[in-house]
Amino acid sequence: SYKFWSTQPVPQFGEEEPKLIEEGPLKVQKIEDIPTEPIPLALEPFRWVTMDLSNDSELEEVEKLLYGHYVEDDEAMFRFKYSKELLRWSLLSPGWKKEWHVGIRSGNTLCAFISAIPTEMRVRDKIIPSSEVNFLCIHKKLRGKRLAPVLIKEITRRVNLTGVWQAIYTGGIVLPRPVSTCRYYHRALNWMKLYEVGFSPCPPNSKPAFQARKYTVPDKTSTPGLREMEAKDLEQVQDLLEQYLKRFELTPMWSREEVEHWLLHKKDGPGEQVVWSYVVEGAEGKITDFFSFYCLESSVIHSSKYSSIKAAYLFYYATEVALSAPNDRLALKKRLNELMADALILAKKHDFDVFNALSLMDNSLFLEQQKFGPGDGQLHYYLFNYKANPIHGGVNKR
Ligand code: YNC
Ligand code: MG
Repeated sequence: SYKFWSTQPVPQFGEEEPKLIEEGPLKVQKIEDIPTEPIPLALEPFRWVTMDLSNDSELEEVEKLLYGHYVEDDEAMFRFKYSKELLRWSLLSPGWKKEWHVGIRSGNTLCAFISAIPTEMRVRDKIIPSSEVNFLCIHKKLRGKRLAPVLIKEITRRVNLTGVWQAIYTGGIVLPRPVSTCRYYHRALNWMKLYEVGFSPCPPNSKPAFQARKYTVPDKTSTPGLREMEAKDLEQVQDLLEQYLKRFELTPMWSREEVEHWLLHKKDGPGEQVVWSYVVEGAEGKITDFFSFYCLESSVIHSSKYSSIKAAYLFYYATEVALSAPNDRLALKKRLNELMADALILAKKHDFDVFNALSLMDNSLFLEQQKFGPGDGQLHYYLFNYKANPIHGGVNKR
């Protein structure tokens, strides 16, 4: 029944392998065989455009399209609200290509968008030059016209023209065929506001005041040596993260520039802060731990009191404990709980309403103790043109 997806180089439902399979591409092509002309846009009066997101007014057009038409929850109460700064961070990452920021215009109006950024991913022991596809969005008035497959084919063509044949992407909907599935967990920081906007229900045997108290966090962090990450920490953070991520099956492989881009907040940069990263500095300046989170607001679609929720999304983290005592789960659990308790305090201090995390990496070791609750959203992870055995816990997304 997947009219489009059944034609694509992705594993199909019903083809589940009984045993472990040899991992690798599903379809091998040559750049010479990739069309140099855009996929025909049969729909009048629409035309392809390449968006220049280093140009503020074009970035603003994407912001506006997503503001009105991007991902909502099932009940249409909230919609992701990507700020210009967040889009700049997400889409102008090291190696970004203008051609991979694709729009469809009608007259001067941007009515659809899809993007990719280059990234190296590791699937178990194989390192694959690939692309991360995100921000697929079609104006609400143009839904159901089979425009999404056209956008997907066009971004595929543009990525393929650079000799990249694999992609990673995530979505809330089920498509052929997830390689991993995660759940969102939420930890209230401003419970009363979350309650008032309809995000957090009050359990039947509880009272709002009790709930608000339950989610109160201390004023001060407690981990000795914890401080904001600085440029001088880049090398140590990169090493620590690289070692830590070896324990997982699907991870990005970040260059120094990428570590800097994704983790380091530039104090003199333009616009609002997007990413917050903290390190623990131990004896002799050694970085023993770090964690990070980024800011993604959601519009509250119907509320007179609040127009948006400010959410912190847990991003990458690492701790030396996992490396020095790889089999000591209790030590790891203890350390992660210390770090995440402080992450919540810092997020609260920066005025976040909620702290979100996915069921991936080592998150199961602290979600319950730190009072996260499961959300109703699932996040499915997909690999394009890559056959892989099921993966436990995907990579972080933005
Ligand atoms: C989706 N999210 O199944 P079948 S996530 C992929 N990802 O095809 P139409 C999707 N495919 O089932 P509409 C999809 N949603 O017939 C739908 N589809 O095979 C498939 N929402 O097309 C769907 N953003 O144009 C069906 O659908 C076909 O008008 C139907 O548009 C869909 O960014 C959409 O949730 C999602 O803006 C654009 O509903 C629209 O409904 C919308 O008739 C709100 O399309 C925003 C939203 C999605 C966020 C994301 C990741 C996208 C990944 C795309 C796949 C990339 C593959 C790799 C390419 C590079 C390869 C290399 C190398
Ligand atoms: Mg459509």
